[in-house]
Amino acid sequence: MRLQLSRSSISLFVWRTAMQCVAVFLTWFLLVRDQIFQWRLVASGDPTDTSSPAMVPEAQDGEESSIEENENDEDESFEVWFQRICEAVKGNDPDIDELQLDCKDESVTLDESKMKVLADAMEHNQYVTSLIFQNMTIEGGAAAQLKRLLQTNRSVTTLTLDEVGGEGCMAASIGLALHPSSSVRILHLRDNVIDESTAQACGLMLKSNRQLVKLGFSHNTIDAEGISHLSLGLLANRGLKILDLSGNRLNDTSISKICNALVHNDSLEHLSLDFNNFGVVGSQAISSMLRRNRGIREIHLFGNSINGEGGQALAESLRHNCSLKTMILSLNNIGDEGAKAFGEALKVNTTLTKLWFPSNVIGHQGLHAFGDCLPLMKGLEELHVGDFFDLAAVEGLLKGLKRNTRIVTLRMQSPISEIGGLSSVEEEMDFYLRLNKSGRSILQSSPKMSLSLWALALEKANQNKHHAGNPDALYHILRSKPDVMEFSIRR
Ligand SMILES: *[C@@H]1O[C@H](CO)[C@@H](O)[C@H](O)[C@H]1NC(C)=O
Ligand SMILES: *[C@@H]1O[C@H](CO)[C@@H](O)[C@H](O)[C@H]1NC(C)=O
Ligand SMILES: *[C@@H]1O[C@H](CO)[C@@H](O)[C@H](O)[C@H]1NC(C)=O
Ligand SMILES: *[C@@H]1O[C@H](CO)[C@@H](O)[C@H](O)[C@H]1NC(C)=O
Ligand SMILES: *[C@@H]1O[C@H](CO)[C@@H](O)[C@H](O)[C@H]1NC(C)=O
Ligand SMILES: *[C@@H]1O[C@H](CO)[C@@H](O)[C@H](O)[C@H]1NC(C)=O
Ligand SMILES: CC(=O)N[C@H]1CO[C@H](CO)[C@@H](O)[C@@H]1O
Repeated sequence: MRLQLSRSSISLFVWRTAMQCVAVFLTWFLLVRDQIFQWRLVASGDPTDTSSPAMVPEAQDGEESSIEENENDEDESFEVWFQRICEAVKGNDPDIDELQLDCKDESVTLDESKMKVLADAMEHNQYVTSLIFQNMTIEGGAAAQLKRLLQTNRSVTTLTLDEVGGEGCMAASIGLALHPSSSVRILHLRDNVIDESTAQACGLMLKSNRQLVKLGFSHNTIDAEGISHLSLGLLANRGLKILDLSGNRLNDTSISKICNALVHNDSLEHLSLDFNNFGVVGSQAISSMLRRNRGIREIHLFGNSINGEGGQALAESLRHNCSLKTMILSLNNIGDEGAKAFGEALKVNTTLTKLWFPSNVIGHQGLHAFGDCLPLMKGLEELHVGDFFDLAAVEGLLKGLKRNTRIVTLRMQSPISEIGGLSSVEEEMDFYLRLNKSGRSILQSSPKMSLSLWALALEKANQNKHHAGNPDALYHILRSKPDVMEFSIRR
């Protein structure tokens, strides 16, 4: 008879090990969740879920209603539909607070005459707070009308220009630059080609407009000159709290320019640099900016090329005075070195409460090093480590968690499907937890403890048996303080 180890049995073994470590963790979690530690496991079954968390929830004031009735009216041309929309706007209907002009499937050009009709209609409206132009071309002439629209006092607080080309963006920027007391607080410019003159207009707007609270500037094409104009604007800006620069292919040079501009500005609170293209130099620039900046509370660096050295630089910024509370580092490459550096930095820094580093090529060494620092971390409340299938890594983290008193949320991505048997790690933890529940601390107290307290402790130790019925906690307490028995008997 031949004994053959096939590929499938090997992978089955790996799978089982993975399942067991997940099961250990889960069982342990169920055991302790309501007891000594206050932490919560958020295990997601979908390891491909690598999305960046929303930076800040969009301000929602109650119900929304919008005009989006073009979709099914096959017969109606854009012209007719647009006319109808403008009539409704002119009618000042209080139920319409959002106007969305999304030309999904046709390449529509909004020319001067159309934009004029809309701008005139808006003169009579006081209820539309959000104006959205998507996927169309805004011509030069129309841009002038858009500028006019923005320069009149009105209720529009959110302006969105996605995929509209440069002219529209320039018009919006100039409009907001020339009318600094405009009602617009949130500006989204996404998926546009920002040439030098448009970037210059954006910079001018950032410089002179103090009402703008959020600038969403993602997925644009912008060159080095444009970055310089934007940076100059940011340098002089006052008031912007949220800046989203994700997906702009910003490299080390561009990131450094932007960070230099942000060093002294204390109003900015949220910065997103997700999905750009910077590495060590960019990370160092961010680190040096964070060290000196006093306002930024949340930074997103999802999906860049931050390696161990970059991770160390970022961790180093936490050792200094820094206002940062949240750092999202998912989908980079900080590795074991980076994880260790963050662990060490968080032993001294207490301001950072949320750290995410899933998908960063961190092995069990890195997680162990991080785990070793956990008992001394006094600030971190939420940790996202991502996938792991390595029992040694789990043990490292668990060991640290055993003496950490702060973490309330631990996020992992693991395929969870069954609960396996207990491991020795889990058995050991279970034992210490039952001992603690039985008042293990009195073992260290003076021998002159009141008899009623001992009686209570012994009773609890007897109740907190091993699940197999073995009174191991009671046994441990009696063995540690044999004189308790004598003392009780003598009385
Ligand atoms: C914009 O319109 C073009 C066609 O004009 C289309 O291919 C593209 O998918 C649209 N984009 C969005 C986001 O709807
Ligand atoms: C229009 O804006 C000016 C400042 O630009 C302001 O003084 C005035 O009160 C505003 N009027 C209305 C009706 O909002
Ligand atoms: C960085 O990006 C800018 C703007 O796209 C570009 O001009 C510059 O050549 C890039 N630098 C490097 C080193 O790739
Ligand atoms: C931003 O930086 C400029 C130049 O250093 C400075 O004058 C301005 O006061 C800063 N703004 C804020 C809000 O700190
Ligand atoms: C840290 O902040 C405090 C108070 O804001 C300040 O006095 C101190 O100089 C800062 N230290 C450093 C190294 O920046
Ligand atoms: C158990 O209690 C002791 C003190 O009695 C404490 O030092 C230890 O951290 C506790 N263990 C756990 C897992 O909470
Ligand atoms: C807020 C906070 O805890 N900041 C600390 C970060 O780390 C440095 C270096 O040890 C401390 O000096 C700060 O107090």
